[in-house]
Amino acid sequence: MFIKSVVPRFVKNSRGERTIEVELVSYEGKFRCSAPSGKSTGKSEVACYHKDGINQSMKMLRVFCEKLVHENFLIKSVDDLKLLSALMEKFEARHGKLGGNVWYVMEGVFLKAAAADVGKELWEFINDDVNDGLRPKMPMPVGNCIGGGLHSKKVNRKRPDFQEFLLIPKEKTYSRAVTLNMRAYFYARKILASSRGGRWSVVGGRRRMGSNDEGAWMTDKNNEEVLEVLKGVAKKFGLRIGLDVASSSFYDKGYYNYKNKELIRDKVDESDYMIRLVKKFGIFYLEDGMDQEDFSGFKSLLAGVGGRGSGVGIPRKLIVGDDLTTTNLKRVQRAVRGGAINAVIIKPNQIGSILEVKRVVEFCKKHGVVMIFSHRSGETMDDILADYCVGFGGQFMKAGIFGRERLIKMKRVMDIERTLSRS
Ligand code: 2PG
Ligand code: MG
Repeated sequence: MFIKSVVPRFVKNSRGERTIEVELVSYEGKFRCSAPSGKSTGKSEVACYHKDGINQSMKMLRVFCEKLVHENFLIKSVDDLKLLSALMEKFEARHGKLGGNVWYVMEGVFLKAAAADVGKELWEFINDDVNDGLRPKMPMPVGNCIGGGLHSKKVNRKRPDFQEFLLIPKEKTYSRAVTLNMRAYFYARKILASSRGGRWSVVGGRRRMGSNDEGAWMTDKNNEEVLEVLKGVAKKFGLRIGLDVASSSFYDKGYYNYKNKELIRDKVDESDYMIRLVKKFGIFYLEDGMDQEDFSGFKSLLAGVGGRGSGVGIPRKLIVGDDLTTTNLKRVQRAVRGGAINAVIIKPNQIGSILEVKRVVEFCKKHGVVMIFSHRSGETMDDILADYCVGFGGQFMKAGIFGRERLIKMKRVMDIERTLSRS
């Protein structure tokens, strides 16, 4: 892969924040990769940028990229990324950390160019099954339908404490699953609109219900009222439901501080409450139900919902780690071996290295841990997440339901599915 040029620049993400994009030109064409950013971030995530901020990362990246021009890299597999990471590590040893988002864009753009160099799609380049002649399985979408927590504004000075109320189809094809989620999402708006609780605004003379950072509807309903709505919607469309509680965002010194002060819960109450919710509403997927450092709390959740640990196939209930595990192999191993989770969120920029992601994936595959490749709340128009998900064999892709930055990723999976069904 001969590099003609490689240029970083600032672009805006879906929240209007600055992020970094890199454009690489090789003999095979022009490739771009841009980094997403989280808002409800885990404490153990790597920093997105240099300690002096994004401007410093950009300054350093410009210097680094100049050194790559006219270089030739032999990247025939994901593992060969070590050629790039060795250079980046050497550079960091002299100048300080570039940041997880810089690693994300550099590795992403190198992988896109390397795949093109050998005439493959990126997911194909990554996927070992394809190389062994097997057809990869498409993921199922996990879609954020109604939102609360840090991603949402208040409506009538209220919002649910839980961050994401999710819809999860179980269909033969990804494209049908996406269509169902979309129909259910607009049906949910209708239901919210017909009861008290939606956030309305007038745009161009028309009343519109407000949606949050990830396109989920905003409401002043409380957690359980929203679950009631979600359950009804899911039933109508034959979907499963899920929650990203993002509980670290309302946890402080041993207590879960619900907005309704009467509901402040300690650790034991909180896990009992989560288990009750799972049973009452038939929740299939529960992400970050306990604080990010509470491995034993997660363990009681998994035991309490009767979910089996890792193994073959998709368990009946998923207890999912995100802020708990931060795509960090050591934390994932600790959580899985300790019986705390049977499913894990994979967000490449949480750990800032695709080689690390690959190690996490290998561990998950070996131990039958369900993988959910996930977007961030601040997203870009890059669709690389879809290639990572299909390429690494994720069973689910969590990329919202609506909004152009989300749809582009779903469309990419649909395109892959279509290509595979023709072959
Ligand atoms: C999450 C994510 C994405 P953020 O908590 O799962 O939905 O949020 O990107 O803000 O960390
Ligand atoms: Mg989460």
